[in-house]
Amino acid sequence: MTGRVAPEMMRRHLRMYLVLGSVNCSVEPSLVVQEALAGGATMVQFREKGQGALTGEPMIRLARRIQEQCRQARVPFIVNDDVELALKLDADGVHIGQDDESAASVRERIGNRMLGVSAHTVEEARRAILHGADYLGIGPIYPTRSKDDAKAAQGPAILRELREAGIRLPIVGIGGITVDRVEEVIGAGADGIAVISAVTGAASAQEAVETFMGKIRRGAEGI
Ligand code: TZP
Ligand code: MG
Repeated sequence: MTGRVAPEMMRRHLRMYLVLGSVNCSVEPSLVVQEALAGGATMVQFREKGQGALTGEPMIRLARRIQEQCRQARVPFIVNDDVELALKLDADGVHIGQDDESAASVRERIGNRMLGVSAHTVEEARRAILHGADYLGIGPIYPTRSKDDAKAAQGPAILRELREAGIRLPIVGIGGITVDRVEEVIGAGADGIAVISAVTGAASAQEAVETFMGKIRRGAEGI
């Protein structure tokens, strides 16, 4: 990639953003990734976190496997939190939260790779933008069981508030998003949805993603 990702491209990558680690999967995570990519997932975040998460070589092996699947599907591969790992693997980007290293310092380290920052308020969003974020992750929108230290759910209203405050950066909503909630999330101002359990916990990850994609396309076309 030459230069920073264009906002229009970023918006497309954010449409159906699968976030996962081994802890979220009851089968081999790369099987879930394979199905999700076949279903049309537009970006994947490797988030190896929580009780029982892999570390060291097994973690790196899994990351590499998922990265290779993303490469073949021509879908960006993003690493959660771990800037070292992202650089070592030459990932397409990094996603960080408010408790991680500052966005400005991560931006310096990762050059033009994509940078996603989680934000919960207009102020956090503005700071992330100043510090070089390419997109904002906003949530939890709805209650979630997939993040131990999740803040209270804010509802889709937070998305509207950010847009009304003049925030134009690409936004992905996250937290408790199911197929039935897509319309509400996109309608409130998100460019896409990021999900863990609605895909990793589905009987068929491929069908789950296909159903999400159908809703998202209709939402993006304003139907
Ligand atoms: N950040 C905010 S909520 C969340 C993260 C990583 C978890 C989302 O998982 P789920 O299963 O889609 O609610
Ligand atoms: Mg983090």
